[in-house]
Amino acid sequence: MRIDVLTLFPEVFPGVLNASILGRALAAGVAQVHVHNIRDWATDKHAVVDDYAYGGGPGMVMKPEPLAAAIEAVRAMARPAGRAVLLTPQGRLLKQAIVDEMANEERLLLVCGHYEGVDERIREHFVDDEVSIGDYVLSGGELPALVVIDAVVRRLPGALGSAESLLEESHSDGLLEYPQYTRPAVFREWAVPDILLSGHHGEIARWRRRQRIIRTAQRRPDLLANACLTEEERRLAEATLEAVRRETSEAEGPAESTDAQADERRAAKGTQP
Ligand code: 9D3
Repeated sequence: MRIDVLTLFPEVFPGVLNASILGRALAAGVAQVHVHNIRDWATDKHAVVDDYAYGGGPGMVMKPEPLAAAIEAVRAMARPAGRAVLLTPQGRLLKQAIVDEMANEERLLLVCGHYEGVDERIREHFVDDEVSIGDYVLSGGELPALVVIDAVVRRLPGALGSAESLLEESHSDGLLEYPQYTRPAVFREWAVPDILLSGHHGEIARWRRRQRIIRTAQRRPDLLANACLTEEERRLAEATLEAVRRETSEAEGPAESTDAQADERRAAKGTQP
């Protein structure tokens, strides 16, 4: 797969692209990533890429001409032209299903917005898709583009070692991970659960599975709707949800407690509101 990135800050990319699993996959030729500076397509003497917003208001808007020229030039560098994806807070919320969709493309063109955003005509006429990585404010689309690249490349054949691939497969069932421990068996008086030292592989597997279900019910109950569970596991999930509900109402009492206190209790329990 060939991935092109259009950005005003190309210097952001090499560190992340060359590190860890992503670095190894790219070095192995699993995908090619080309990062381009949008400013290279500015035509005036000072290479201006932004301007004031029509209608007024704070912040600058990315000018359409350099972006359009950059998108057309980069698309023409290889075939097929591929999908142009704009990273923007107004895009579709990134999910594994969108990542998997992108991983099936032969090419991807990631366009990073910066400043207050890009001229609307770029969205309308040069972009096929718009993606956000979550509801928090970042300074631009560069980190989101790196998130997309990392998530997409690890889905490509050959990106993961065989052990990593197996692990990935066994955990693609919509549940959170089980708790992990390594040596020492006792760290500052905190012991690893006995079961993990028992050598009973069947019991360990059952314990881990239960932990995953309990944790998912406690922290991400929204994931349970699409999780692959047996009838017995479903009952464990329901019982955990009920226990969380009981604890919460018990601690909150009748209208006494503040939101801050509720937040504190949830943080202590490792659950999300
Ligand atoms: C007036 C409000 N603006 C700034 C507070 C809106 C705004 C414009 C540009 C907010 C963020 C940005 C830059 N962010 C991105 O380009 C971006 C982004 C993000 O901020 N969060 C999550 N995903 C993404 S994808 C691109």
